[in-house]
Amino acid sequence: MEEVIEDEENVPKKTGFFARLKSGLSKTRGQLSAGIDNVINGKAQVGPELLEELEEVLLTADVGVSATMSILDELRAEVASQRVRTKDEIMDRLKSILSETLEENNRDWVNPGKNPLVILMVGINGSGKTTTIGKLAEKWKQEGKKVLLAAGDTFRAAAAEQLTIWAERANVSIICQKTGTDPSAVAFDAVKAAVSREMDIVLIDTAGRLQTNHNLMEELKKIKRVIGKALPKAPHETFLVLDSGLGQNANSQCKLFDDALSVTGLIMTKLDGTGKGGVLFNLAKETKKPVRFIGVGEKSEDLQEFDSKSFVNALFES
Ligand SMILES: Nc1nc2c(ncn2[C@@H]2O[C@H](COP(=O)(O)OP(=O)(O)OP(=O)(O)O)[C@@H](O)[C@H]2O)c(=O)[nH]1
Ligand SMILES: [Mg+2]
Repeated sequence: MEEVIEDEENVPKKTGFFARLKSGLSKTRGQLSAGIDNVINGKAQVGPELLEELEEVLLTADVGVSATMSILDELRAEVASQRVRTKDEIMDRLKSILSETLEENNRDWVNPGKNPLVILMVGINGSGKTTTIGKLAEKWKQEGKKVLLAAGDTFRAAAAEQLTIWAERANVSIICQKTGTDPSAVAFDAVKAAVSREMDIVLIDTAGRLQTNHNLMEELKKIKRVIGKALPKAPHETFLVLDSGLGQNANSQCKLFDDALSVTGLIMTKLDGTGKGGVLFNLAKETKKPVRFIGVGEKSEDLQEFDSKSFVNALFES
């Protein structure tokens, strides 16, 4: 089947959630779903050869070794027991296994009670932390929430400026301090301010850093500890923002950020720019973390709350 790669420019501004998702996933659809379609529509009949071809497609589409093995084990067992007999049935079963792989990590959001929900954003340089905070601020403000941003990237002046532009655009408050200020102090002040101003949500930006940089990871641990001093049990969520285009490297990033900070959820950005969206299945299996949001474009409406069924449907619907 020919894959139509939709052009982001051609998507009308007001297209619905699902159309945006489909458009944003077009590259991954070309990589993963088109590969699966080729196998299903190819010569091999239901049996070991077809399953091997599927295995190869999943591996080349960044689904990763452990997720691929577990998906294939399940399919092989169903073929062996003849619960799955036709190619259509294989396709249906594959889609539901993929969807279940993502659903396994579904978790409710923490309820902070009368306190603001405090979210700490971490990740490597350029993964999309600041942009994602801006998009979330717009989204939650539009939903009527009182949102406060904390410019915790005090490393570069441009970082606070970038976040201030987002705060102005979303019409939400922001706590900024001089470049070079201890980021823990910014986070502390922001959380204290949010409590006294009865905010609903605080989003704390941090400077990008490599997960292997010991000192910078220690700095993040300190930010997290200090937030807990401003408000016990905060931060309620520590989100690791991952550039989907980095594929398998996401696992090692997640492992080290998690060891340092106990990451509570993932945000996968730039899915629109990569064919490596299969990495979400790999991450689901390896990290057991819920994906909370996905970025399928640069506009604020392109940040979507993650829904595993819609994700799999958008990947496979032609
Ligand atoms: N196409 C696309 N671009 C994105 C998405 N999310 C972020 N970006 C772009 O990625 C670039 C980096 O985003 P930032 O938000 O500045 O990244 P950051 O993690 O804050 O970077 P540092 O502060 O340097 O660590 C920007 O050009 C964003 O517009 C997305 O979902 N899709
Ligand atoms: Mg930033």
